[in-house]
Formats: sequence, C-alpha cells, structure tokens
Amino acid sequence: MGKRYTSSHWGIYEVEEAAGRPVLKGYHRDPDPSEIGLHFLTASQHRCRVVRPAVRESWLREGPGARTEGRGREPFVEVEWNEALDLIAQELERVRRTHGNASIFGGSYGWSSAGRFHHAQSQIHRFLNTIGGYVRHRDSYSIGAVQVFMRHVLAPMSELEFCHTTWPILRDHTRLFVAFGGLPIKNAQVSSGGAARHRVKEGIAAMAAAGCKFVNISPVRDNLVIDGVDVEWIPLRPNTDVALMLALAYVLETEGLADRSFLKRCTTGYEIVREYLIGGQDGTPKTPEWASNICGVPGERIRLLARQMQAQRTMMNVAWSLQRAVFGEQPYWGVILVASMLGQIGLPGGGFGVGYGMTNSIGSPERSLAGPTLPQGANPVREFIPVARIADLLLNPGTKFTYDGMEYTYPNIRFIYWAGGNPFHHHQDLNRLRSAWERPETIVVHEQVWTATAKRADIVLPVTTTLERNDISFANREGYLVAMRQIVEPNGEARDDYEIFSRLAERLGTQQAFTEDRNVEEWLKTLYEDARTKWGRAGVEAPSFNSFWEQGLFEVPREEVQRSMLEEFRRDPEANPLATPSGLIELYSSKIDLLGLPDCTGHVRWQEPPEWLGSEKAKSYPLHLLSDQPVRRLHSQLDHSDWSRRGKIADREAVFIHPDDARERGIRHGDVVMIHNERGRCLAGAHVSDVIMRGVVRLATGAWYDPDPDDDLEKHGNPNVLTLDTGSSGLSQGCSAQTCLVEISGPVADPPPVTAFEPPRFTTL
Ligand SMILES: Nc1nc2c(c(=O)[nH]1)N[C@H]1C(S)=C(S)[C@@H](COP(=O)(O)OP(=O)(O)OC[C@H]3O[C@@H](n4cnc5c(=O)[nH]c(N)nc54)[C@H](O)[C@@H]3O)O[C@H]1N2
Ligand SMILES: Nc1nc2c(c(=O)[nH]1)N[C@H]1C(S)=C(S)[C@@H](COP(=O)(O)OP(=O)(O)OC[C@H]3O[C@@H](n4cnc5c(=O)[nH]c(N)nc54)[C@H](O)[C@@H]3O)O[C@H]1N2
Ligand SMILES: [Mo]
Repeated sequence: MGKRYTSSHWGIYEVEEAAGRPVLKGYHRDPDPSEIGLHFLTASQHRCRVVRPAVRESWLREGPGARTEGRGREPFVEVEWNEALDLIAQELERVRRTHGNASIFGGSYGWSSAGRFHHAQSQIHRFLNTIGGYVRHRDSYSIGAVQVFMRHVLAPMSELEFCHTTWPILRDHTRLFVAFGGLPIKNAQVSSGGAARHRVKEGIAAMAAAGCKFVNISPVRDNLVIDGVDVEWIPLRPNTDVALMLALAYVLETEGLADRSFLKRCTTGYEIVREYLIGGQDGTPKTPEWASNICGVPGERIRLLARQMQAQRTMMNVAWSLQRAVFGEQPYWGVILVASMLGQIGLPGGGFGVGYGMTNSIGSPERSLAGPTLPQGANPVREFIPVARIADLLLNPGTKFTYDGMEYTYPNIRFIYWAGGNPFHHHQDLNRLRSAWERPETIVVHEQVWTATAKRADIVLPVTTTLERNDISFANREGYLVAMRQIVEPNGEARDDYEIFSRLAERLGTQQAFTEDRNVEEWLKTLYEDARTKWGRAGVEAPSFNSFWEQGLFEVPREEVQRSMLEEFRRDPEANPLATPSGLIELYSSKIDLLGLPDCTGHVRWQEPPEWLGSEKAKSYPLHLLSDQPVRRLHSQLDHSDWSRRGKIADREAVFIHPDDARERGIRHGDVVMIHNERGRCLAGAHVSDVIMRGVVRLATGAWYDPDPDDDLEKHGNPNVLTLDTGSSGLSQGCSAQTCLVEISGPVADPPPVTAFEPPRFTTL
C-alpha cells in the first residue's frame, strides 16, 4: 500500500504513525494547510462522542409525543441497537400509515463529512425516498437569498460559483479589488467535500505583489489582511452596502462614466434604474451624501471610489454574509448594476465575484467535474420548505408562504429525522426553535457527538466519523480525488449511517431498493467507476478503482486555459445568451416586478431593514451583531477540539467589541459579558479590539448551544439565541441572521460554567 491520506472539508491530511498511533499532518503539496483538520483525530476521541443508541426516558416509557417539552432536559436510556432500530422502524411505519409521508421532515441540512458515499444527507434522503418520501428543504443557509434571485437576473449561482475568474488572471489583470465583506482567508480553509491545496492566501499575496490595490468595505478590518501590504479599510454599517452601491452608480451616471455600450449590448432595464438613481421615482437622488447618512462612509470617499473603479481594471466581490440578511438580494443586484455600468464584466480581471474567499474552490483554476455521488432516488412528496423556514414549518402547519413567485402551504410534521446537520447550531432565534421543536411526536438524530440537537432528540444513534470508515472525497474544482482509508476503529458502538439505514430498510421491506445488494466496498467502487466513465468522456483519464485505492489519491490534470467569468457572454450576448427572460443581465426584472412583492421589487432598491444602526430599535439595542463563520472550526464541527477551545475567552466564544463601546459599558478585555435583545441572552468573553468599527460587535457561529436549564440564559456564546428568524424576502425566504441588534452588559460576576461538551444525563428503566 502507498502513502495513506484522509480528507475533510478542511483539507487533505497525510496519515503517519507516531509511537504506534496514527497522527495527521498537512498534505505536503498544500501551501497553507488548515490547522482545524490537524485536530480531527484527537477530537474524535473526546468524551462528548455518542457511544450507544439512546432513547429519551418519557418517549421510551410512554411512546411518541410524550412530554415533548422534556427534550433537552430529560435523561436518556441507553438501549441495544436492535431495540433502537425496531422502535424507529415501527414509528416510521405508524407515522406514514396514519399521516402520510408528508408528515416526515427529512431536511437534514448540514455539511456532515467530506466523504461522498457516507455523506449523511445523501444517505438519509435516499433511505427516506425508498419508503415513500419526505418533506425536504430547498436552497442553503449559505446563499439562500441570492440562490433564488440570481437565476432570474443573471445566471444560477451553481453556475457562477464554478466559473469565477481564476486567481492567476486576477493577478495578471486586476488593478483594484473592491471587497464588500473582505476576503476572509479563514473561510477559505474549507470546501464542501474537501479542500485540497489552500490557494486563497497565496492568490491574494500574488495579486498584491503584482501591484493590485485592495479596498476592504466591511464593518471589520481583519477579514482582508495581506502580510506587508497596506489594505485600505472603509468601515461601513452592516446591512447598508446597497446604499453605497447605489451612490457609486449615481456618480458613474451623473459624471458620464457609465459604459453605455456595455449597458446597451449586455443588459436590460437600465433606464428604469437610472430614473430611481437620479430621484425620478421617489424624489431622492442617490447621491454620495445621501448614502453617507445611511452607511457612514464619507461622501467624498464614495465619489472618489467610483472614479477609481472606472479608471482601472476593477474586480468587485460580495461576501455571502451580505445576503444572509433581510433584503439580502439587494447588495447582489447592486453589485451587478455597478459592474454593468463599469462595463468590465467578462474582461480579464474585471467585473464582479460572488464568493472569492468564501470557500477555497472559488476562483480555482482546477477543472470543473462532477464527482462520485450517491444517487438519492426520487421523492414522491411535493411539499418542501426554503431551508431557513424550519421553525415556521413546525409552528404554523397549514399556513401559506411565498417562495420564488409561488404560494405554498406548510405541511404538518410529526416526525423529524436528522442526519448530518445541527439545527441547534445553525438556525436563528433558537428560543423560538426550541418551542417549535416541541411540536413533532418523534425526533430521531444520527450523531457522532452530543450536540445540542442530539440532546434534543427522542432517539439518538451513534455514528462513525470519516476516520472510522472507508470513503472517497471529492469537491469540484479542488483537483483531487482522495481514497479515505479507515484510520481508527469505530468509537464505542458507532455504526455508519449506511449500515443504520440498511438495517431500517430491512425492517421496512425496502432493503433491496436502498442497498442494491452492495456493501460499502462495492458502493465505493461503483460510484468511483461511474465518475471515472463520465470523466473519460470529458478527456480525463483516472486510474482504475484498485490502483486509485492503492495510491491513496488521484490528482486531476489541470485544464490549460484560465477563465474569466462571463467572457463568452460578453463577447457575443446573442450567440451566448444568459438563461434570463431577456437573455441579458436584468437590471430591471419584469418577472420579479410582476410578483408584486413589497420586499423585492423590479430593480435594486434601498429599504430600511427592520434592525440596523439607523433604526428606531437601535435606541434600545445600539449594537449591530455580526455572527460570522468561525476561524477555528467549521460551524459547530470540532468546537470540542483543543484548537477551537483555545480560541475562547473564559471558556466562551469571544465577542469582538470596539474599545470605545467597551469603555462606555465598563467592559475590559477578558471579561465575561452578557449579550441580549428581546429574543434571547447569552454570555461571551469580551475581546476588545479596534479591528471592528464602533457600534458593531462580532460573535462567530458554532459555540455549542448551552442554555441554562432553569432560565433561557445561553452560557457559551451561541449568537443564534439573538438572531432574527424571518425570511430575507418573500421571493427567497433565505436566512436573515445578519440583521440583528443587541446590547451588551457586563462584566458578569460568577458566570455559570459551560456544560456544552458534557454528555446528557442517563438513567435506566
Ligand atoms: N447566526 C448565523 N447562523 C448561521 C450562519 C451565520 O452566518 N450566522 N451560517 C449558516 C450557514 S452558511 C451554514 S452552512 C450553517 C451550518 O450549519 P450545519 O451544517 O448544521 O453545521 P455543522 O456544524 O457543520 O453540522 C454538521 C453536523 O453533522 C455531524 N456529522 C458530521 N459527519 C457526520 C456523519 O457522517 N453522519 C452524521 N449523521 N452526522 C455527521 C457533525 O457532528 C455536526 O453536528 O449554519 C448557518 N447558521
Ligand atoms: N473556517 C471556516 N470557514 C468557513 C465556514 C466555517 O464555519 N468555518 N463556513 C463555510 C460556509 S458554510 C459558508 S456559507 C461560508 C460563508 O461565507 P460568508 O458568509 O461570506 O462569511 P462570514 O464570515 O459570515 O462573513 C464574511 C465577511 O462579511 C462581513 N460582513 C458581515 N456583514 C456585512 C455587511 O453587512 N456588509 C459588509 N460589507 N460586510 C459584512 C463579515 O464581517 C466578514 O468579514 O464560509 C465557509 N467557510
Ligand atoms: Mo454555509
């Protein structure tokens, strides 16, 4: 056997032996390996692992629906595997016979693990499809708003994400890079399915060395930092980028700097937007001074920026966080407007990006290929929710919601089956989710560790990590297929999700449909060979499965040609039309306008979000809370690792606060403070720093939700007890986590200890 590798969302790691035990090292061809993955192996032995199947006491004693308010409080009873599987199979049978499959929610949103066969979401969806289907989710928390919106005005995000202008082209051509939300190298540690060579740090450094200037437009400074290079930071109030973008457009229009020929050839609707810009619709010209009052950026800087962008090859980038907000579509429409007026879309190094720095794969010069994936089968159930509407679904069965121009009804959910995600980390307004979570009669969770979601289930089944099973990892445009050979034995009684669903399928009479009579090794081979055949047609010769498995990884040969996003379209929009109604970039969309939605009209528009620093509410809650992606983990994954815990302050997640805001509140660096608003309260450790602007605070996501059982105080610093749970708009219904005002008080004397990583209580019957 050759060298051993494993792969994770954080990267490829080499497996070596030290003192007779395996250790992980960064892949030697990775220029910037992520520290997160180095701690995967040790974390997988943590005592928060789920060891045996467990059932909530009242559910076991009294059956489905019993004392559902006890979820998260009551002890569990550990049971034998066969008993747990019998209970789940009987309950699935009861629910689908009595209430139909549209009463089973199998959303399972989450990243789970990098291996493509054991990918928990694919496994659970395939299983539920074989038993008659389930209510599913659509879209993602990542890009919920823009995913729905973008295809109407330009192109589907799924296409755009993988056709970004490559880093080498940016280096050779871009002279000015304007980053709304920065270029967070911390985020580019990951790619869903497996980052390979971490390229963003060196990509940015190479651009800077080639003379490109960077402007970071963001409430925080530290998400665009280049060693030895001055990056201009333009602080702006959260949720106000669209005002700034409109003012840039206003300057381009009124100073005669707009590229009329590009607007005419490649876009539609500019005249209508122009009316809005100059104040024809509402009597308010969108001048730099108008924008300055909203976003806090000096009018002169806005004016100058517009001229600078017009005078040289400029790439603009918008972080995904900007659309994880109420009216989240607007900054994206705004950047499309400004980029169209600059007329550089499709030119090397010009135009706009919608995700540089968000994951490692964006802007990668590697080939675009579809990798091995487990077929999920067909879902006969039509009902679905936009992913971030989970609490609405549970609280309001039978009520209507709008989505992408249609009206739908929330079904009545009795059974939640979750594998590979952590809603008590990822969802907004967790106190609201907590009441919603009491509604279903049965909740089953497959987990590796005792997450807050596992603790709030009726039946929890222990599953293996990728280190404990064989798998294949692949992420598009990462350039590698990795043979993830098992490194350690399964922890406790943990089983693979596949094994669990196979045993359930056996009980429910769908074993053949689910397993197709293949064991894991046969599946890996089949999925690999299927992908290899497809790749062969695309001119990529991959080795046979056996030699791939032996070698440990396969490096996909690179394409010779570098790419610029939308270059074909720009060259000849008639021959290469976009998939929009006009075939052009829609600066005005009659399709969206005709929907008559109040919160997403026919063109980009500034609207006051329900919570922002200029709102009435800021009088009681004067700080805007950003809950960004964490540096030392992936969401809630590996929060129990040493690496993540060493990043905490007084055991809690660090809340970044400006020195003046801290002083006004008597808060010092290292204090435990309380963050609160009318939705919830949590404790956090104060990190006093001027990397954040005044009036804004930042608490990363992913500290395991840890509410005190006797009141609603969250002890660990999970921002989602504070965030807003409303759809980004009636069009997209995306997640609105970044629209959130809070107040902070402190210091808190004698804070209660963090208990997030403790397993739940156990009892016997
Ligand atoms: N406030 C706020 N909230 C946010 C965001 C924000 O910016 N602000 N961002 C949102 C975004 S973009 C996202 S993507 C979500 C992320 O939210 P999630 O994807 O739900 O977060 P993860 O922590 O990755 O959850 C994955 C879970 O799967 C488990 N797991 C791993 N491997 C396996 C496996 O093989 N089998 C099984 N059964 N389980 C496994 C892990 O232990 C973990 O608990 O959070 C969203 N929430
Ligand atoms: N290490 C690590 N990396 C990750 C993840 C992780 O959990 N850990 N999660 C991955 C996932 S699932 C996703 S979806 C991506 C998400 O990628 P993003 O959503 O883009 O990431 P964030 O870190 O939330 O925010 C990026 C930047 O936007 C800034 N920002 C926030 N609000 C505003 C605003 O209103 N205006 C402006 N101009 N800037 C603003 C933030 O301060 C931050 O600097 O990250 C991925 N990368
Ligand atoms: Mo995400």
